[in-house]
Amino acid sequence: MKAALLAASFLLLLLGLSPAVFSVPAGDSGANPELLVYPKPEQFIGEWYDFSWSPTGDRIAAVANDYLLVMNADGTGAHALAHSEAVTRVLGWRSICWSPDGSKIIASNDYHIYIMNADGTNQIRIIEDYAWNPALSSDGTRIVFSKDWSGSELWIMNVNGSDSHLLLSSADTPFESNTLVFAYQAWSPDDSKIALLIRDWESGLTSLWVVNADGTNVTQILPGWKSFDIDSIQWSPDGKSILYASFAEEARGTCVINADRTNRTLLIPDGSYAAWSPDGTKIIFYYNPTIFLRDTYGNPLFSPGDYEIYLLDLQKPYVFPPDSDADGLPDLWELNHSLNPLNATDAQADSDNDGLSNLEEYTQT
Ligand SMILES: [Ca+2]
Ligand SMILES: [Ca+2]
Ligand SMILES: [Ca+2]
Repeated sequence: MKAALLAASFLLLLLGLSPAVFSVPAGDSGANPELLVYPKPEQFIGEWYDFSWSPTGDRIAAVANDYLLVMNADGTGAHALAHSEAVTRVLGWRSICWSPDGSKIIASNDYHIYIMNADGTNQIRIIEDYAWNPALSSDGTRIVFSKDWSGSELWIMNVNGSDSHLLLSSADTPFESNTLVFAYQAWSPDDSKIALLIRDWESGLTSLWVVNADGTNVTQILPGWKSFDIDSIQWSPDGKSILYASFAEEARGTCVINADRTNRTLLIPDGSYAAWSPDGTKIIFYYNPTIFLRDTYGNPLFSPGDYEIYLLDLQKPYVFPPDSDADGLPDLWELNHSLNPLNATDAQADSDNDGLSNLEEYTQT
């Protein structure tokens, strides 16, 4: 591809045009990670979270602001399937699951669980009245979900509506508490286990647990951290580890931990919500490099438009902070200085005519 770019630049020179107008398209610079959605469609500028990659690998679902959206896996074609009127983001669109064949999406909104076609048509409430945070088993047959207005119960049912029953309650051993919330669930790829994110609204701590799919053998994986300091858990396609967004000050970014509790790793510094590709080789993530504040409920406060969606290829070397056009200027620095994070030629330009190139300005500050 580099040869093609050089040839194109040479052609531009022959034509008497400056090669500086030549923009490097996303995906061709060799940078890793790389901006996936840029610029973001106007409707979705703001906060993105809760990514979910379709099992067929070709599409990604996400929540952006109040929208449930789907886009192609190359970042193109983002379009809204549904809007939420819920008062807080925790009660808005959340916990997006795909059917194994990629034809249906299940997600919760405003205390109801919906199923819809993957194009957004035919939206049906399948579980009503204080049901949220669904997780669909990998074989597509069972749903676990939080129940009760506070989420103090974990229920399971067949997708056809049969055999709905309580799996765990906050009063059960080892919790023995009436202040716990089942805040997020994720099935292991072989459907033998369920990872649980549990919040204690009295102590303000969030912890990660794993339980057998029959409700036995409840095991703590991560200790309690401050409320909302971890979110959006997902099992790796190989079943070995669990991905989560960490907002904790000591390890802020997208993290993984082995399901046997070993090897907790900050995989993506300043990453947050993320999802594995079905083959486990890539991760889409939301990059959030600023130190953020919290609202009165402990939710992170984001300022719209500052953060971007990236793709990380786990099979290639990667560096942070992201520099998508590999011109030596990190993407965020370029965005903050009105440069183009997908055009490598601006590093040598002197935008403010002070005799220093943009790259010199970056390296000297
Ligand atoms: Ca750059
Ligand atoms: Ca650039
Ligand atoms: Ca300059």
